[in-house]
Formats: sequence, C-alpha cells, structure tokens
Amino acid sequence: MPNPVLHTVFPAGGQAGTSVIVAVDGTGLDGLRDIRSTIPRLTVKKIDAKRFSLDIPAGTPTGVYDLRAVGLHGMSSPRAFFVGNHAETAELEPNDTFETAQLVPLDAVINGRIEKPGDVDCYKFTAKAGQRVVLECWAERMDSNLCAVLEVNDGAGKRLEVSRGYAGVDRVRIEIQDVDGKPIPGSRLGDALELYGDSLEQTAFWTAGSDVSKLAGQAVRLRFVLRDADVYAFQFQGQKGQK
Ligand SMILES: [Ca+2]
Repeated sequence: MPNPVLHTVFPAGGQAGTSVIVAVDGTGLDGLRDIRSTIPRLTVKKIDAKRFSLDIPAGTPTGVYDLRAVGLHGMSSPRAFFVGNHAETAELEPNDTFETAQLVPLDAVINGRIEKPGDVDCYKFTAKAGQRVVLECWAERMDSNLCAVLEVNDGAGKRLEVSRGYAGVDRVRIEIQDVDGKPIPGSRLGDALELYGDSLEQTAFWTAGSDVSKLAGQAVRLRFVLRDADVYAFQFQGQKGQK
C-alpha cells in the first residue's frame, strides 16, 4: 500500500479569521478527501481533486501548525502551515528582475515559491527615511528546503543589506533508514528535530522522542544532514540506569 506523503501545501499559511484556498501535492494521495490540522476548530471544505478551502478561526494564535491530507491510503505525513495575523497576498510572476518587482504593502505576508532552479522573486515597497522595516523570510523554520538569501536594494538598485540565513544555521538532522536506505517511519528526516549549537554531547530526537530501542538487533543506516556543522562521533546509548 502506498505511504501517503504530503510534499507541498501552497500557500503555506493564512491569516487567522480568513478563508484560504490551499493546493496540496504529494505521493500516495489518491482519493484525497480531507485535511486534518493542529489548528484548533479549523473548518475544511474540498474544492476539487487537490484543493481545499480552510476556514481559519479568528483568534488562532500565530504560529506554525501541522496539516495532513487524508485519502484512500489514510493520513499523510505532515507539512507546516503558518497562521499569522497580517493580511496575506500571493506572489505574482514574472518578478525575477527589479523592473518586474511586485509592489507590496508593509505589514503583510507574501506567499511565494521557487518556480525554477535559481528563481529570484523581487518585491518593492515604499518606506520613509528613518522608518524601521523588518523583512523576514520563513523557509526552513516551516519545513521548506529553501535556503533563502534575502537582499535589500534601494530604488537605484544599489544593495543595502543581505542576509544569507539567520535561522536554522549550524544544524544537524538525523534519519534512520533500513539497510535498503528506506526511511524508517518515526525516524525520517522530516520527523527529526534539529540539533544545533556547539556541544560535546547531544541526544538525537524525533517528534516521537529519542527512544530507538524498538530497532535493537536490526541493521540500520544513519543519514546525517549537516549544515555548517561537524559531527565527530555518535553512539547508541541505553537509558540512564540501564546498560
Ligand atoms: Ca520569480
């Protein structure tokens, strides 16, 4: 039986108190009929084969929630969905150059996606001298593999600032696979919590915890995904007090 995996949800977020139409995609999603979420009291309506209307209750606290798709083969793996309290708007392609930059208001969320390798999305906004403007790109923090570079240029195209990643740097994620390299449910990369910061010893965690004793005696492969990080050694340890 196929294992339902949810690869994308777009837009990957919505404003509390509004309805948002999301398109979902993945594998093993035949007979898609519903969306389940950790958003309290979310109402879901199916629109067509791969689109759903989500009614996000007003007052939903800002943050990252899980969405899962439900189809013939059961409930899928989760994808992150960001509920915010700002008006949201969608990216409009073409926007790859300064000349085609999309005019956006301040205090807004723009839902964009990388359409092709090396895609650039340009936006323009009006700000007054002395005004403080915060620009933030949410990618890795909500499950995206995108390693975004954020640049700010002035009206003449001169670069003022650049950020090459602020959140999620120097991190390690670990996946446990069977001998054929197939991720073991519960220990997939998507289940892994990020390890970060310098330390001599850290315990690997997945969303279900750090206990891998059910794999004892089974040959496994470990996949380490490192970003600006070094791993010097690893070991499997018994719980404290048991060896
Ligand atoms: Ca673009």
